[in-house]
Amino acid sequence: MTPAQTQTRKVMLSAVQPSNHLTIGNYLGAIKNWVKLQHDYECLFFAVDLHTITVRQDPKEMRDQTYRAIATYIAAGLDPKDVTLFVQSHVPAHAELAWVLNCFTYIGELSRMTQFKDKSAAKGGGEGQNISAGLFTYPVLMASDILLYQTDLVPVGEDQKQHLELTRDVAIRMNNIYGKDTFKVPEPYIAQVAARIASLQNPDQKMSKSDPDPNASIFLTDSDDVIRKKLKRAITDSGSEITYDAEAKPGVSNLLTIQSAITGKSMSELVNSYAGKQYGHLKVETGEIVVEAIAPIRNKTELLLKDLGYLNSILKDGAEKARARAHTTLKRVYERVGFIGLDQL
Ligand code: ATP
Ligand code: LTN
Repeated sequence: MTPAQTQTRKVMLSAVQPSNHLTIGNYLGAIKNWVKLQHDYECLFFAVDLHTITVRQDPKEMRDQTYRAIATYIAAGLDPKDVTLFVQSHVPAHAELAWVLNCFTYIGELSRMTQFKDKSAAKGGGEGQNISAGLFTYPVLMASDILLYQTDLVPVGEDQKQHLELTRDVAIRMNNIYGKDTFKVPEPYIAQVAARIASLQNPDQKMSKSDPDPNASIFLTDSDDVIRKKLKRAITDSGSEITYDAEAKPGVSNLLTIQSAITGKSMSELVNSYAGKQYGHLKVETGEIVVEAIAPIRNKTELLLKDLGYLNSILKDGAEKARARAHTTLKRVYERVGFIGLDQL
């Protein structure tokens, strides 16, 4: 890539929380698209450790998961020579811009966020349940992550669409006050097939890496046998016919979705290939397809994690590049809202 080409590329950015081992939901819904599109964009991918502490974390675990997330990005196929990989807390501008955006985001907007409603309900909901203010303002920090880099495209799963809409609303609001070139208004990129991989134990819910039931998710760290076992135990639906119907047959449809997302086969092709077969066949074959997709990523991640020196050098380099870019936007915003620049004194 020549410098001229680099300059003309649009910006793509996305992130995952290092809250636990990543799942095939994270991989198929998000990371696989990052890999597919990486060379068409100027890319920034990171681990959002600041977001992760909105729910209590074990510090050592979180440090390990942060390294693991970055190693997984590379193992899944991101090219660290071309894309910028970093850790959110290494770029202080994320938290700094988030404060400014907090002052332009309304409590009413944040109260409508379904992720906040779901996560606070999971903690018991209501006042007095020790739900942090950070969990409430989480989408503002996400808007900061995105707007700092004048991002064009944000590839995420379906569950993040609402946060992207809020990001756009806040960007437009501030652009109307401070000038259209304050922020680029970003577009979401939602996976066509794997926008929402469901929990294996409760297919009406999305698969989530912090689900307390380990059988509900396939982690990218799971061994081949564990993957096979979890898929054999996956909840399927009443009846016996293998058809795609997300409403009536969410369990079976989820397994078909996983297969389609991995193999690229269309849903009708898959459904036809299962004519006259039993749910058991679908589970066993899905197990094999997932093992084949995940095992190389898992093995490469483990190898990368043995070389912390290499990962550290990528993270240092990434933080430096990200800081320089983020500084330009933060400085512009500070000037426009009326802060006195230290460099002007
Ligand atoms: P947590 O349980 O800690 O909230 P999570 O598994 O929901 O974590 P995130 O870190 O919130 O994962 O999400 C990272 C990326 O993965 C986002 O782009 C999100 O939309 C996507 N993603 C998460 N779960 C799924 C899923 N079940 N299906 C498709 N995409 C998903
Ligand atoms: N909220 C996202 C993670 C996230 C993100 C971002 C995704 C934080 N900042 C910026 C895309 C762009 C989630 O998946 N829970």
